[in-house]
This record gives sequence, structure tokens and C-alpha cells, in this order.
Amino acid sequence: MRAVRLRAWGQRPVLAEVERPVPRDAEVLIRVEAAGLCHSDVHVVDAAAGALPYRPPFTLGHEVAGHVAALGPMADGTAVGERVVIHGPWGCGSCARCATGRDNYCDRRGELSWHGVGLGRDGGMADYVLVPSARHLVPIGDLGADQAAPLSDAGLTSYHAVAGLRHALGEGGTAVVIGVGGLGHLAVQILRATTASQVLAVDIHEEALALADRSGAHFGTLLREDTARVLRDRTGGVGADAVLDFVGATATLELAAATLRPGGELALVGSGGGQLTVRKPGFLPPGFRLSLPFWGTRPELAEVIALARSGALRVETDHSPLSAAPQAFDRLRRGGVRGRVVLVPD
Ligand code: FEH
Ligand code: ZN
Ligand code: ZN
Repeated sequence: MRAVRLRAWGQRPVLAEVERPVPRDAEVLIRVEAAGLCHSDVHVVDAAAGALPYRPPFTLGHEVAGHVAALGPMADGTAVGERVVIHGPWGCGSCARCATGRDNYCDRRGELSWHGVGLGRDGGMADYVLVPSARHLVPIGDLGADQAAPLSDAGLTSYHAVAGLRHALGEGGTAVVIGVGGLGHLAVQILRATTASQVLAVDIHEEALALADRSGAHFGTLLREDTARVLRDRTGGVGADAVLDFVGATATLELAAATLRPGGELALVGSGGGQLTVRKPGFLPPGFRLSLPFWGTRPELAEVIALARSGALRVETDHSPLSAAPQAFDRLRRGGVRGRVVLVPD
């Protein structure tokens, strides 16, 4: 079968021919129908040896949907032919967190040489992918694989970030989304579908603000010197109850802090490497709370898929054949992508 392989640190991903795996024990073999391409894939490919716990060679791809092709003799909880999406964070499988589908916060993460499918373990930028157990699978019914795949990461990460803030977002509340890309546009939709809050969007590109508008944002503005005031004015001066920063640069973190209401909450999702000084006395609003959400849980992925199947969630996708995966990496790296790249086995 074909697979996009990271052969060694510092090498470009290559499309190679590898053995199709055979499921053993509780393993499940998935015929891939779609695999999303994430900025984290670029970070993995660009990582220096030792920066990540992974041990190349392995197949990339951590946003994967398809159908069950074969079952190991101990596999349980699915059937050949079932259409599924893979819950990508794979933990140790035996701690209290993994036992409840919260592999994203596995208690033994520090001991593992992987973070999940395509992240140190063989992933789904391939014709087939092997899953250790059916517990990592969520049925998708008639949902398109090209929608389900990116929802398993971009959608799930956004959903998990919103879930951590939902208590702060009641009637008359305001949520700000900074960075309306592959994750941000889904966060706007999730906020509109699951909270009563006003949703304001900030980006540096006009076309991203157009995407925010199509996604249901009540208002969008380009990032400028006076953006904090512009946003505050939309809240009647009190400030935002929650800000989701999908960029994570110093400028966006500072904008978030300047926009938040007393008791406001900031979810830092983007890996921009920016910094924010937390000090007392200091400039952060009283009651300020910060979260650094990572990916999401298996139960939340089922909720994301249900939202999508209800029509409340739609990913803007940019399809590319699996055979052109290396070129898709280059496009993503250049910033030439709107929405989410989805690789489809051709
Ligand atoms: C995966 C592995 C490491 C860092 C970040 C990620 C995200 O793309 C998962 O959503
Ligand atoms: Zn990702
Ligand atoms: Zn665990």
C-alpha cells in the first residue's frame, strides 16, 4: 500500500510503498477514505532530532476517516464495513484518563514515544491504517469522510477549547476568536451552535474574515492597533467573557488580555510560541483564567460528529490526492491554503 512516510528527522515526507498491515489481537484495519493535513504535521516534519519523542520511520496523518476493512481476532465494538473516524490521541491505554477516552491527557504521556496516530505511530496518510483498538473509533454514519477526517482534529480541538469556556458564555456573553483558519472557522460554528454568546472574529486577512462571516460570526475585524477598543465597543464596554487564541503570538495574547472582562477566560490553542506576563499586581483583569487545551476526548469527538451530522458544523476543505501529499505540505507551509487540506487516496 502507499503511505506518506517520515523516514528520518530532517527529511521531507515521501510517498512510499509499504506492507499493508494485518490486524492482530484487538487491532482494527481501516481503509482510509480521507486524511487531513495539519500545521502540526509540518511542525513534526521540521522538528530536529530529539525535539519530539517519536522514533521515525513512521507514516504521517493524524486526522483520519474511512471504513473498517478487517478485524483482529480479539477486536470488539465495530464491524467490517462500518464507516468511522479515528480518535487520534493514543495514550497508554491503561491509566484512569485513557480508560475514559481522555487519551489527550494520558497520565503516562511522558513515558510514550508517540502522541497518537501519525504522531510517532503509523498514521492515515496512506491507503490503510492500523488502529490498536476499536475504542479509538467513532462511527460517522453517512457523514462524508472528507468532513469527518478534519473534524477529528481541527474540529475536536476547537470543540474541546469551547467546552472548557462554555460555563462563561451565557446569554449576552461575548466570545472572541482570534485566527480564523482551519480551527478558528470551526470554533465560530461551534460557538454559534452550542452557546448563546455573541461571536467576534479577528484575523489579518480579509478572506479569513469572510470565512468567519460564512461560519456565523456576528462581527469580524482585521488586527490593528485599536482592535481591543473595537472589540470592547461591541460588548458595551465591559469586555469579552472568553477569548480563543488560535494564533498564540505575543501580539494576540496581549490583545486577548486587553479585551477580556473581569473574570474573563483565555484559551490558548495556537502554537505561535508567544508570551504573556502573569503577575500580581499586573495588567491582567481580576479573575483572569487561562487554559491550554490539547486536542479533545473520545466522547467529545462523538459530539462533534453528531453536530456535523445535524448540519451545524461544516469544514471548508481543500482536497488533494494522496499522491500529491508532498506538494500539499509545501502549499500549507507557504500559507497557500484556506480551510483544511484533505488528502484523498486516488
Ligand atoms: C498533535 C501533536 C502534537 C502537537 C499538536 C498536535 C495537534 O495537531 C493535535 O490536534
Ligand atoms: Zn493536528
Ligand atoms: Zn494513559
